[in-house]
Amino acid sequence: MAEGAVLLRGFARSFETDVIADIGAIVAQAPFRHMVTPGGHSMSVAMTNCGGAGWVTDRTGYRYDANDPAAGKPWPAMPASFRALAGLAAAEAGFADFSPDACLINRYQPGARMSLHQDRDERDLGAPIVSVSLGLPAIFLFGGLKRSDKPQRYRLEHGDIAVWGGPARLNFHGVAPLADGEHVLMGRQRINLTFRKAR
Ligand code: MD6
Ligand code: FE
Repeated sequence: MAEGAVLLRGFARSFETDVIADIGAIVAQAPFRHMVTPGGHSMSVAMTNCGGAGWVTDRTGYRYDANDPAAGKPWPAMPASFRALAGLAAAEAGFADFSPDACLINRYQPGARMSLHQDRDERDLGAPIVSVSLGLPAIFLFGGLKRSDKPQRYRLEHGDIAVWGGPARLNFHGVAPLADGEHVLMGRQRINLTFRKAR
């Protein structure tokens, strides 16, 4: 997609059985919820997390938190299938020894979207981000280092993984409103896993 940003088509397909089962177990412990932005808007994407640090937003701002604020206890542990997949994808994209401590799980139902943003809440911007798409296809908007840079559009399908870091680590990006449909394994939704080294 750009220097430092690689799209690995279908890379997660061979992991899908374990990964989908593990998502179910995480969501049973830490259900999807619509978080509120500092500006007071409820996000159309529903979120949960696993791993030692979970990304959260509320009226006070964005942060990583070891605890699920809704439950007052730690986020579920990161499953072995997630760690293996993220590490292999990062290595394939040229980032060796990626060991994420955070996995944000995003659920898009038809109409849900994510506006252009930068991922800049992580302490270590030297580590890449590994982003796994499951379920319904989505149009991923990938811009430049300035919000005003016109984004390119990529259709991300079930099993595709985007890895980015290095010179692309702070590029603006977002997701266009999800079109309705039915996916054979995932039903009427798109799930995105984003792995990061947060701390
Ligand atoms: C999504 N992804 O694909 C939202 N961020 O649902 C992201 O915000 C994202 O895919 C950083 C790197 C890769 C991503
Ligand atoms: Fe992002």
